Amino acid sequence: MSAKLTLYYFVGSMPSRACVILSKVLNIPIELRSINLYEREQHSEWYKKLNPAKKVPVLIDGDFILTESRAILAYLVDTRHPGNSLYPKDEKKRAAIDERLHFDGSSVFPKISNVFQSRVMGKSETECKKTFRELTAVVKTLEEFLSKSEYFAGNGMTIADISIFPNVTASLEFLHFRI
Ligand SMILES: N[C@@H](CCC(=O)N[C@@H](CS)C(=O)NCC(=O)O)C(=O)O
Repeated sequence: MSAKLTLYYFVGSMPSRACVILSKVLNIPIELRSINLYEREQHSEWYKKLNPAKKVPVLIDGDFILTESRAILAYLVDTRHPGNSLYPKDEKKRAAIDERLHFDGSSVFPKISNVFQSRVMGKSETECKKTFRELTAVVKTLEEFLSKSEYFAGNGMTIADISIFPNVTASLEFLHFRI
């Protein structure tokens, strides 16, 4: 029998939300434990032992600790629903999904994070505008990807869609409402 899963998360965190969404889509029971980023709980000694990077989300599966949302998404499918079309075993399909997950993690999410941080940290208008421009550019690339296939990584929904979804909704809020 599989061990009980626990996810340390924060409701305002896009990577955390992707993991929660996947657990709901696949009906995977996970105990959710909130880490209050505003109160800097991620810097507490006990949490740093789970994730030295001091970030959410973190998944606990028995004595196994996993950080990084996209790794968590892949692990949840592989261990709880192996072969599911959200992250299939076929090498090429999987590589295409991995490609988009990496694009999301290395290009999309950091740009959103920069917009948010420049606002929260009260950076200069010039700096804020720069982060908006960079986010706009990456959203355009994203639109190009999406114009070529129905879903983010092919013609069916995968964990790449689940990963990008909270980032797209946050980008739209930032860009449209200039948060
Ligand atoms: N690449 C990581 C990013 C995680 C991340 O940046 N989480 C943010 C919330 S969205 C966080 O925990 N920030 C806390 C901090 O930087 O102190 C992932 O996808 O899991």
